[in-house]
Amino acid sequence: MLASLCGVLKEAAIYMKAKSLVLIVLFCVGCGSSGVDRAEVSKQATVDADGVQRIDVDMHSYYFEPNKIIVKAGTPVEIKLHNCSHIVPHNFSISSPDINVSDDKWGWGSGHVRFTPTKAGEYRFFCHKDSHEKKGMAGTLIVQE
Ligand SMILES: [Cu+2]
Repeated sequence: MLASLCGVLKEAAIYMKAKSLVLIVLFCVGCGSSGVDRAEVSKQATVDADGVQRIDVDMHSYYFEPNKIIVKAGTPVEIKLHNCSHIVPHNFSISSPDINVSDDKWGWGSGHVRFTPTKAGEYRFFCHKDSHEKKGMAGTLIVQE
């Protein structure tokens, strides 16, 4: 009797583990969507009373929204970063001689990058985590005169 009860409990434990594993796999498969060929979402930063131009950027798996940011040269920029993924760490980087910033954001909450663009032009921004950039997690910063 006791032996069969243990057997039933073991089977139940195995069943629960398998069910949990299936749920975890389904969750992870469902949480990422490619940013490759994603439609352009353009947004212009607004200049606040303190003279800083600010813009909110959401970080998803695996894309930024907006993926096109427009700012003015010669005015400080603050990009507020919101990680919209529960479990996936993301990053925002611009790596050029004129603008060089990087910020990691793990989990919920906000981070930011600050810089003052001096030259008009187009700058690529991207997430440097794992292969996120290849999955489409990138965008363009347009600096206007
Ligand atoms: Cu990322």
